[in-house]
Amino acid sequence: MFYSGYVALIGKPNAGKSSLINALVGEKVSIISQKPQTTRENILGIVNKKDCQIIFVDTPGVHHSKNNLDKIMMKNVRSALAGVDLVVYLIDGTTLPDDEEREYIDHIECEKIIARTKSDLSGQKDFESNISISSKTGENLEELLNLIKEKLNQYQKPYYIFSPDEYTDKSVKYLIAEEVRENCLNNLNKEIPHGIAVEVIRFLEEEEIVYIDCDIVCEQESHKGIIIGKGGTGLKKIGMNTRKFAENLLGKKVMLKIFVKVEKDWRNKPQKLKNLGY
Ligand SMILES: Nc1nc2c(ncn2[C@@H]2O[C@H](COP(=O)(O)OP(=O)(O)OP(=O)(O)O)[C@@H](O)[C@H]2O)c(=O)[nH]1
Ligand SMILES: [Mg+2]
Repeated sequence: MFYSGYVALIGKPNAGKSSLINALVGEKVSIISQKPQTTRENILGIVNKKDCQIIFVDTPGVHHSKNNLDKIMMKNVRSALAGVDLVVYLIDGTTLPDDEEREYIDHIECEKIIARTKSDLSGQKDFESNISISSKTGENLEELLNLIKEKLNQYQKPYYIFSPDEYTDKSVKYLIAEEVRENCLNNLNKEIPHGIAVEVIRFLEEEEIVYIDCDIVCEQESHKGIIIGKGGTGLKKIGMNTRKFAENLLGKKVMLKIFVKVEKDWRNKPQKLKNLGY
């Protein structure tokens, strides 16, 4: 029997959706950080096995909108919910959902599995769920796949929606821009990373080397200095980490240049950033 279909990963910011999609796919399709609201767009991560092709949709964390970017993020969640065969709703196992979240879960109309995440951490709370998993240790991930398969369409022969060698719908350019953003999230404090967008403005692939130029877009002149860091150390670190990631992804030497520019209030006019896809 062959199982295939679309599965959305839904949950509050920081629940562990992106960590799970990466662990299941075995590749880094989505960036991760300790800061909430890391994921902004729906990202497909495709699990290809002998007996299944499961297309997971990573989504932004469900939260109240404060600006137009938030509204777009929540629209992305709704569109994921509308177009999948199954929802895996994730709850951080060290927390308990409040009434609002319980109501949200109840109102998800399609078939769903409730999974508690981060089972490797102490202080697990008691809440009715179908499974408890850890993306960090891999605990119960195979079991989760089995639960999912039970609820997907079954075919007598392999039924591929994507080519079986594909693992995401996102371009290399997108993955590299996101890697820059992940580095910003991990290296910068407080509100600055939430006001950052990254655009790849040049991508020139030659036989032995790839030239990539990126813009980090921030909201204020004062943020620009903080991102660049003393003597450029901040930017250097972001650049080094991203270059390594890109070289690994492309299998070639990468020449990466990163610029920082200010676009005031871009979160209320995200359509102005043409290379983002928002
Ligand atoms: N210990 C432990 N930490 C985890 C696990 N899964 C995720 N985390 C951590 O939880 C934090 C949030 O993880 P993400 O995967 O970015 O969460 P998310 O649900 O995608 O968050 P948003 O994109 O903001 O909605 C990160 O610091 C992860 O390292 C896990 O299984 N165990
Ligand atoms: Mg995420």
